[in-house]
This record gives sequence, C-alpha cells and structure tokens, in this order.
Amino acid sequence: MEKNSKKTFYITTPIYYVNDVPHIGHAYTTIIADTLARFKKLCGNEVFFLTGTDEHGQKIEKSAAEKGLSPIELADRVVMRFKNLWQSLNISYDNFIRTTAPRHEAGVQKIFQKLQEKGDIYKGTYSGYYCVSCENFLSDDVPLEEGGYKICADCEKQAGEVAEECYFFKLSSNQEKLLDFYSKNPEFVRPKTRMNEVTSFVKQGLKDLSITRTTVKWGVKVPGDPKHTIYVWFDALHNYLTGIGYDWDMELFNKFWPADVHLVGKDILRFHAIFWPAFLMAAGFPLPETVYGHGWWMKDGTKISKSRGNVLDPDIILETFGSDPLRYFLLREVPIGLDGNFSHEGFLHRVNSDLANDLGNLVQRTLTMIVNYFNGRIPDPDEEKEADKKLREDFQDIKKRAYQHYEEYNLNRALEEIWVYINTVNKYLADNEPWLMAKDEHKRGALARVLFQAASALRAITTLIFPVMPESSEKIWSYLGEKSALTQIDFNSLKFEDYQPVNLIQKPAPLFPRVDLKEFLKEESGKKETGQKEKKMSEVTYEEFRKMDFRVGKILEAEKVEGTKKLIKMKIDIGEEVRQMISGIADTYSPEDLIEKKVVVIINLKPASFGGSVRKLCCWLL
Ligand code: ME8
Repeated sequence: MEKNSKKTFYITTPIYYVNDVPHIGHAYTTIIADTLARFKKLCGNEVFFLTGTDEHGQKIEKSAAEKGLSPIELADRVVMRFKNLWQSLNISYDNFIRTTAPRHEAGVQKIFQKLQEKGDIYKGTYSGYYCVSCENFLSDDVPLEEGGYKICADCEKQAGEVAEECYFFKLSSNQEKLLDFYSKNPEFVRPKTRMNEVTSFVKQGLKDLSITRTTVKWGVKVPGDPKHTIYVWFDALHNYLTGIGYDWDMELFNKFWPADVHLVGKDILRFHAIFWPAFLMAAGFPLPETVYGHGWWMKDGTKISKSRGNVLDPDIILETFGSDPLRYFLLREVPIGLDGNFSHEGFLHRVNSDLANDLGNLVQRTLTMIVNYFNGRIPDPDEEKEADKKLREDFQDIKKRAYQHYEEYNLNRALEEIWVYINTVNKYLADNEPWLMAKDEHKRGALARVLFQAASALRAITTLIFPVMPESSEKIWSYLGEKSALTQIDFNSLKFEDYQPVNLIQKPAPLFPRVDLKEFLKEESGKKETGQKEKKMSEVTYEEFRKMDFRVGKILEAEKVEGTKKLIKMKIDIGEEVRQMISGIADTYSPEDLIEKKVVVIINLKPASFGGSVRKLCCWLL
C-alpha cells in the first residue's frame, strides 16, 4: 500500500497485558509481525513495527494487589520480561508503547473529548456482567448461573454483576456504516473465513458500549470527570495511533497511518474488527487496511494461556536452542490462520530434520569443502552445465513463489517452498559428488564449478530465510565472506548470479546442533524443578540470621554485565563506603531504572566468583 506517495508499511501486534509473564502465544504473534516487518524492509518498504504493553484496568489492578505490588510496579517488572524476551527472540520493533506513558494517556483523553464534543459519547448507567479476565462486557443472552454470575464463553471464568454510572459510546449508530465498510473492503478481516464471523455478529445488532468505569481506579481519567476511568479496551486500542506519533509527532503519524496490518490472535478479533473501526470512524480517522486474526497454539488440545495455567516458557527452549529454531518451528508448523498443537516431540523433529539435517548439512558441507579444497576462495569455475543452469533457474522460480507467500502471510508455505529448494541443492551435491572430484587433479575446474553453484544457491537461500531466521542467516552470510549487511539486500532484485567467487569463505561453526528428545525433556524438567525448588526456600536459623549485616544503600551507578542475560553491576553507597555489587535482576529491572533507588543490602555476604572487588548482592529494592 502506498501512502503519501511513499512505500510505507505499518504493522502492529496486540499490546499484551502485564498481569503475568509472556509465553509462547505472545511470542508467536510477535514473531509473525517481526518476520513480516523484516520481509517488507527487504522489499524496500519503509517499515514501522509497533508492539507494547496494556497496563491499565481491573485485571492488572487485581493482579498487582494479589502480589502486594502497586499496578505500576507490577507493570515495570513485567515490561522488562517482555523486552528481554523480544531481545532474545531478535524482535526488531521500532517502538514499544506502554499505555501508562503520559503521551499515550494524553492522546486517549484528546480522542475521548473529541468524541464527546461530537455527541458520540453520552452519560448513562450500565448494569450487566463483566469478565475481568477478558476485560469484556457479556451480552444479555448469556445465561445466568445459580450463584448469580455468568460464565464468560472465552475464558470460562465467572463474570460478576456491575451496575454503575458510566459514559457510553454510540456503537449502535455505527452498525450500518460498519457493514457497508466490510462489504466494500472484504480484505479488512483476514483470513476470509473470519470476516463472516464478524459480519454476522454485527448483523445481530450492536448495543452502545460502556467505555468508562467508576469502580476501577487504575486507568486514564475521563477529562473533566476524574471519578471515571476510561475502559481499558478504549484506552488500549488507541495505542495504534499514539504509538506512531498521534498527538506528539503528527508528521510521523501522517506518514504511517493508517496501519497496513493489525496482527492479533482470533480471541481479540472482534475488539479490533468492530469496536476499533467504529471508534476510528466516529473520530474521523482513516481505517486500517487489514486486521489479521491468527490461530492459537494449543497444548494437549487446550489453548495455551495464563488463565488455563498451561503456559510454556519460551526461555527454556531459547536457552537450549537460541531464537531461530523456535521462530522457524512456530512459523513452519501451521498456517497462521489455523490452530496448532505444541509438543516438544514436534519441535525437536522439525529442528533435527529441517534445520540440522537439511539446512545445517548444506551449509556445513558446502562451506567446509570450499575451505578444505580451495583454502576458502573458489578459483575460476568451469562453464555452466545443464544441471547448474537448472539449479539457477529453479531458484528464480522458488523466489517468486516465496515472495507471493510472504506477501499473503502464508509463512508456512514460503518455508515449505524454500525447503524444497534446499533439498534440491542437497541433491545436486549428492549427484555431483564433489568429494570424489576433489580426489582427481584433472577435475579442479569441475569441482570449482559445483562448489561455486552450491555457494551461489546458499547465498540466495540465506536471503529468502532471513525474515524468519535472522540470526542464522547473518552467520551464513558472513561465512560466505559477504561484506555488505544482509539487510541491505533488495529482495526483488536478488539473483542467484549475484554471488562473487572472489569472496573468502570461512569454516562454519555448527548452526543447529542435533538434540536428543529424551535428553532435552530431562533437561527441561530439571529446569522446571529447579524453578519450583527456588520458590520453596529452606528455613534459616536465628543464629544464621543474626550473622547477616543489613544496610540501606543508594544505587549510584548500574550497568548490564556484558555477555550475561540477567546480571547487573552496581555501585552502591552504603554510608561508610561505595561498594561494587552484582545481582541477577536484569529480567526485572533495567539499569537506568535502578539509579538513585534505595536498597537493603547484606554487606557481609561471601564474595562470589565474579572477580576483583565485585560481590554478589543480596538486595531488596525499597
Ligand atoms: O488481549 N496462541 O492481551 P493478552 C496464539 N491486552 N497466540 C496467543 C496465545 C495462544 N495460545 N495466547 C496469547 C490482550 N496469544 C489485550 C490486547 S490490543 C489493543 C490489547 C497472543 O496479553 C495473541 O496475539 O491477553 C492474543 O491475541 C494476544 O496474545 C492476547 O494477549
């Protein structure tokens, strides 16, 4: 889509709730968005990729209280977990929006006021049933249970009755406009099957929507009537405007809005396909191109979710495999519109067969042979033969098909096609047997030809897989002796023939080590058990307690310890001296958040093996 005559592409993920830590489901949406953003960049688009966190509302208020924290303390902690996970997964977002950011809050208030002035918002009284877990009002036709509550169809939790004064948004008056818009823009909701779901819901009739609460304190205040807080979905959906500059950088905003695609799970499609365009129409904004509702990852037939208590922690997989195998698996295993079942067996099967065997072997043997037989630089190859020509021509064909699949968000199909080609190249090597050619002095030219073809194919493949597997692609790219950054390549003009025989090839390190299922499961359950044991702390005697020398200190400096995931090094003023200490808290705090904070420190803890005068720190932030 071209906006303001520039080729821009604006993609968003949902902003995730901060009531609990991220899981595979959140990782999935964000990986899809990252892959599409990277692909669009390779195709020469100017891309803006927005993600973030949804931090207001009753659900967060309640979770924070249960944990003995203020809502913002809980949000700060969980935001770090999200940001760390995105870093581990190589997520290349352009902005991370938090709904507690003042400029977001100001933008939401401005739009609220605008709608009020236009008469799209009015005051009334709401009474009905509210699901805190989904932050959603239940429709009247949901049956009332004996205990005086209703059951939310989405999360199967109890929804209690609420009756309070509130402001309503005139959703009902948008019904015909929405239906008209859907019929003129059949691509607005994708995959297509979900469009029917949305239209039939709207056709059943839309009631006005309560968009403020007086019993929820944790939220954006209604301008001029601060006893009301703005309904969390009204607040959250507007992140797609405030995250791209609305009300603080209108040039940026006008450049990228409307969004090309809001990527969401099918659980929140209705909020995005009904409420969101209605809010936008009322406020006079152009509407987004597409809302894509992807399927769910399930475990043993049940949706993976915090409320169902069956979440999978991506960190355990990431520690063993790094980011690319997880990115590859999630995108390769199922079409994004459908549900998928996550199993470790399925994951390891893919990693071992597609990555270690097919791609890993191709990289290893091609590059190792070039290093072993030609000291890393391929001499003048012989003239192309029929099989070489076919390998080259097949690539153009695969590239065209992969492009089409990426464009249509058929990521599993794109990978499937690319893997067919990877195996064509593996077969080309097996047919030509360069390892036998290497034994014959008269076949140096032929050997150079075959390895040159294989290296050219590998370079081309690397570009095709880059959006999905950025880390491995960049490694292969540098082993191939490429000087320019892979991100500088233009997908559309990429050719098989672009490879230069002058490059100096390096011997590759294994990219995807094979992992045995039994060993992995043993290791994984070990990690889980350790986590559980850590929670059940052993008791200390009074004598032991008395030995500890507690002091209150102030953090003067803080920085992440390079090469570690969790460690932060700090200088702490404890009165009589300034101590250097280390603590494994980087997944909860960022160094800049720690400066000037007060901490309780045990100053006589035995120094751990961090060297020098740095001690491990046992501390509690005050
Ligand atoms: O709904 N499979 O936040 P949330 C696939 N704050 N994707 C999954 C998934 C699963 N099992 N579980 C979660 C919210 N997701 C609101 C959004 S946007 C203005 C506000 C992904 O933390 C999927 O994208 O509950 C789903 O829509 C989202 O996480 C829900 O995240």
